[in-house]
Amino acid sequence: MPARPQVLRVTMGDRVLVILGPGDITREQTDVIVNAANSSLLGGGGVDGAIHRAGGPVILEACRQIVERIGRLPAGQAVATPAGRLPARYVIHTVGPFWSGGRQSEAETLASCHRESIRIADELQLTSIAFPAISTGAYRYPVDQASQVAITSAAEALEKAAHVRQVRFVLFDSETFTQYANAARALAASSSLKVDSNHDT
Ligand code: AR6
Repeated sequence: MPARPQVLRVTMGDRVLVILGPGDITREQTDVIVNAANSSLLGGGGVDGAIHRAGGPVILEACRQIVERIGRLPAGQAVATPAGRLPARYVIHTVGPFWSGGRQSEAETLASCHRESIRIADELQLTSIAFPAISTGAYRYPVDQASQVAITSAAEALEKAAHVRQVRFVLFDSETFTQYANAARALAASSSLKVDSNHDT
């Protein structure tokens, strides 16, 4: 991973959307990081595995208690746990849609992941939240389409939030960064928002 990630900032009044990559979300110092979990909430590979490894057993124990209470977490919904040893204070676990060709409401479910995660962060009165590229790994959502849904739904939720002021997308590889940055530039162009691009995170 290169030492200096690329950063794109879209300013929305007193709020900001930040796109960053390559980056590792487990190192983020936002109030909350979002996990691309599965419905069992019991861990897995990809970013889920990385978050549980870096955060330690506190996260899994909290997930087990949630599953005891509510059962499996449906796609599009989100729940919060403590973050254990991570720099963030909380982890919000959300379940993205598995890509089945685009006719199974995948876009609506992916938008809901972003809306629900930001709504929960707002309920917890947090000001900053970081997302990975939900569903674009094991769940095979095409990155060009996922990036548009993710950026648009996150920007809408950010505009409505009472406490959340910063939404960050922390993308693991350069290609994913490029797609999310393109989606953010398109959003900024269509809404006359200011865009800055530099190397400071
Ligand atoms: N920081 C940021 N992004 C990461 C990191 C990291 N440390 N590690 C991987 N990614 P995936 P999904 C990127 O497969 O498609 C799990 O097994 C990765 O490169 O983690 O929603 C769960 O338990 C990709 O761009 O999530 C589920 O079963 C993105 O995170 C299933 O995978 C998402 O890839 C969920 O699949």
